[in-house]
Amino acid sequence: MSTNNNQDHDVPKDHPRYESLQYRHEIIEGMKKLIVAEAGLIAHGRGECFDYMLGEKTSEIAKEAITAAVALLILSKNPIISVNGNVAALCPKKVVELSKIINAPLEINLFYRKEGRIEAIKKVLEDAGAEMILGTDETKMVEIEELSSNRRNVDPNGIKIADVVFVPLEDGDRTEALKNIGKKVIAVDLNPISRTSLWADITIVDNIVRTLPEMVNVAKKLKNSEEKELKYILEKFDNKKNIQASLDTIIQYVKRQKEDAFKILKD
Ligand code: PTJ
Repeated sequence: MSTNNNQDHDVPKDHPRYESLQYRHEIIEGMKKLIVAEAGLIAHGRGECFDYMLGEKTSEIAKEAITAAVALLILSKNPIISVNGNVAALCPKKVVELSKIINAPLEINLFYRKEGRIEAIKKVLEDAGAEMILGTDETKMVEIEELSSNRRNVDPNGIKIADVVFVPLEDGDRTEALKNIGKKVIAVDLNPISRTSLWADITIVDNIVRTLPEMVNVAKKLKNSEEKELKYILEKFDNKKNIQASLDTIIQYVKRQKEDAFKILKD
């Protein structure tokens, strides 16, 4: 009987969509190892669609949001990085590196609970060099009452006590709940008008696979900056304007693509 298990994912390096296909491969392999939820494949596809409309590159606008996000994380007393299946599969090394540079623990927090997933994600993070991972002992978890999804179960030493929560790509309901209990939220979401994007204090409209390496670079530069310099970065940053500018980037890109497409499409 044929199955989906052993598909050949070899992508020739000169394929025009080589990188994008490689990340698809990571997500699919992650799903086979329980790291990624089945729905994570669909979430990834939705992200790809927005990324296409952003020209598949990190805009200057996103870089401004990244700098503000890093400044906020460094200034915070108890920052935390929430990790889900997609992030663990796509960029384990960079998420661990960022966590170490800014001294923000990693907490596994999942929407789709399934036996073995937490262990699989823990392993991939440990293999990437993580030393302390929160959210792994289900018997010790506490609830955030404002949330009805599985994400309400959080670590008492992590998200529960955090002042700033970094939530790379995820579903919409949590950011609102976290805001309602007084947390500051930094989100990465390729969709600039998702509920997560609109509710976050700082919204990075970019692909997590590009955002995390950029955050690591910025964190290395800002790590020893003076408090007043970091506060100044935050004062200058306007999330609403930043989201508007990301939407404009998409609109302009689609317009240019339309012109190019019509040069190819003959009457
Ligand atoms: O691992 P779990 O169980 O915690 O589940 C994780 C997923 C992502 C499956 C879950 O949170 C989910 O279903 O999310 P949504 O509602 O599909 O939302 C995902 C959002 O992330 C969408 O707005 C996508 O556009 C966006 N997105 C997808 N891939 C990327 C992305 N944003 C940035 N970088 C990406 N690579």
